[in-house]
Amino acid sequence: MKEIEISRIIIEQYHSKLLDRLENDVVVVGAGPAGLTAGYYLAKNGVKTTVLEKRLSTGGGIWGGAAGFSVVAIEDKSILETIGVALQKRGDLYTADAVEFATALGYKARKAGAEILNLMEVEDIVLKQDCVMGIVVNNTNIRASGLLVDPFCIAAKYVIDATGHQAELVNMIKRKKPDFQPGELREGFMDVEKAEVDVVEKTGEIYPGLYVAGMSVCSVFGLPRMGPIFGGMLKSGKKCAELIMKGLDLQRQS
Ligand code: 48F
Repeated sequence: MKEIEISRIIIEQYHSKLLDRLENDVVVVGAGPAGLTAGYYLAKNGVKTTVLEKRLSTGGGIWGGAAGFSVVAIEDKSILETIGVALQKRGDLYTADAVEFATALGYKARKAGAEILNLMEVEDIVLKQDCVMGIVVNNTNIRASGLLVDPFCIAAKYVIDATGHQAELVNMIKRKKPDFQPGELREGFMDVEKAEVDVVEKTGEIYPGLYVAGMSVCSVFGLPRMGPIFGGMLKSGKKCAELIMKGLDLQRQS
């Protein structure tokens, strides 16, 4: 029966993909601009990378531009040029169509070799010997329903918290380890110039095995927010990938 053949190939293919991704070099949590950029650069450089996204679609906050006006601004065009997004020069800035940007970034990360698992919500961290070793995942719909259904786990040498304003993974550690600094997680008042520089500067490892990229960085370090300008997000994702690749090289040498 054709219907069963279709079901069989989908179930087989998805589960073989999932089995292959139980162990990873890097798991990126959150497929917004920072997470997808990290995923793109890691995968492009041969790093086994899985991106987990709780929503149906990738792109995070890119889609809505400002207040739903689907245009975004950017100061440095290099990363968007690399992924082939059309840009318009507007004074000191460039603009891009938010829908083109969101779709192109997801496509490029996927084509570079990142596995992207959507509808997967990370609900906890695997933390052993004081090091983050993986994440605890459940289906988004199960989480939303409030049903008590146990999750499954995925291992990674490095995990990136690219969950945006909520810095969800950092918060997970804080809830169970109240002594863990930083203090309260919240971003500061809007200040584009400062935020765009500081978010890249502060991107890095926040706990052994756990990196922060994008707006998570602002929440963790109390940096200003920056609204619909995206250069800092992309550069933060790229920097995070570069730092992790150095870490992986060191692991291979030792
Ligand atoms: O929010 P999001 O776009 O974060 P980002 O990459 O970029 C921030 C900008 O979009 C914008 C801004 C910058 O100018 O202020 O807000 O730092 O993407 C975060 C993604 O993570 C997903 C969420 O659905 C979104 O797509 N996410 C959040 N929590 C989880 C998650 C979770 N627990 N498990 C899986 N995905």
